[in-house]
Amino acid sequence: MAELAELAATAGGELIGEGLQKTESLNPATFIGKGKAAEFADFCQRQNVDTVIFDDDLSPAQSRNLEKIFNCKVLDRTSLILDIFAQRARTREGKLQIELAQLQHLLPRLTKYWGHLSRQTGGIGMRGGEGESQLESDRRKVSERIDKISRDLDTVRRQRATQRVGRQRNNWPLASIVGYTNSGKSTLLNALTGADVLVKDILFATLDPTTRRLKLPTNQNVLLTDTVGFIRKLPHGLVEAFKATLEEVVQADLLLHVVDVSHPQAEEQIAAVNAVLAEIGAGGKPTLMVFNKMDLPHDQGALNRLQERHPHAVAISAVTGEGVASLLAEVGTQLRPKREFLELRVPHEQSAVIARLHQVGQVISRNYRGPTARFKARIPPHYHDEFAPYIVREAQAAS
Ligand SMILES: Nc1nc2c(ncn2[C@@H]2O[C@H](COP(=O)(O)OP(=O)(O)OP(=O)(O)O)[C@@H](O)[C@H]2O)c(=O)[nH]1
Ligand SMILES: [Mg+2]
Repeated sequence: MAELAELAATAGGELIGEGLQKTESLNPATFIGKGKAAEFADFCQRQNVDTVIFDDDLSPAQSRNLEKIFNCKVLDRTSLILDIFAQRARTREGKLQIELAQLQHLLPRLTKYWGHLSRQTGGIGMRGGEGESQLESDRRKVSERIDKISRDLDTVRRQRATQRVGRQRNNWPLASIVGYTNSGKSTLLNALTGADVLVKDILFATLDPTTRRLKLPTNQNVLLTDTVGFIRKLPHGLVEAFKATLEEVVQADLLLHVVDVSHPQAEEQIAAVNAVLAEIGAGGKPTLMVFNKMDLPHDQGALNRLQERHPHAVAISAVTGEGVASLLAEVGTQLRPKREFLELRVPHEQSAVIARLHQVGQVISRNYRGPTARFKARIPPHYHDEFAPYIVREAQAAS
């Protein structure tokens, strides 16, 4: 509930009150029980509340029914997070991704309260993009808008893929900073590379990925990417929408998983991050745990437990610089097994294998003529087994 309050404040809301219900079974029509709903409705009436936010996701019917009972706008966790993302998006791709996710999530939930409130007060849940006016018009227009966004996104993503190929010509290994929102990922990128990414004590300060070159003390070059933070119950639609942005994470040779050890729920946050990583297909990647904010007061017992569970973790403070030298040394060690340079032949009908190769590897050349498709690609060694049946030649490791 504390996190939900923080999310609401980040979205510009003011917390008036909160309530809980313990229940054996959810009410399919109203999510919470009828009696509890009436009790909350009474509170809302007296306190002049204009928005009620649930920490769980509501079905479209549930939010409509609850709006009738409360006589005000009802949001669920997903709509709230989408709203924050809509405020934060800076790049064209980020904005389009959010608008698409919002249209898809909010469309079946729209009621008079939304239209009314968003026009009058620009309330939470309906900001950003042309979606706001479009959403109020008919469904046909909305689905046209969805089509258009999807096409625009395609174009933007093709451009980004081209930029990525340009970067990869260097053949530098890729490391990606991941972690719960507000754990200090951007602070770490700035500290390591002199980048100038916005750092703020709010949730989801960063949405769009930033990549910088990191030169290790061994002179080895690494491309380091900072990207959007994760959160528990990250809306599935949002994960879908951000898959392209998160390709940097999927392609990385190494993940730096940043944990805020001063947070009382650090362990749960690690689990939430791992769940999202699995969802985007980056589970099981070589991962270096980075215990951050060591300069802040923390529960020593909890930290000991974390260290037992993650014995190779590096403890640092991205702000004071404590532990950063050990972190760089560890990154160097972990990236030593470099990408293998392989020649592969894949039957044309194995399109999933071909797609996967482009996803996890750096494809240097491709030739689709002839009985099998042929590729030269650099692949992180941990994918070797997956592509073993198609490898025709192993060249020496790239540097
Ligand atoms: N005391 C202390 N504060 C830190 C440390 N690292 C980050 N912070 C603070 O934590 C807050 C969040 O830092 P960010 O770098 O923006 O965190 P992030 O993980 O990029 O967050 P999002 O982009 O919102 O997901 C800021 O107020 C930072 O100054 C640290 O090692 N020690
Ligand atoms: Mg950030």
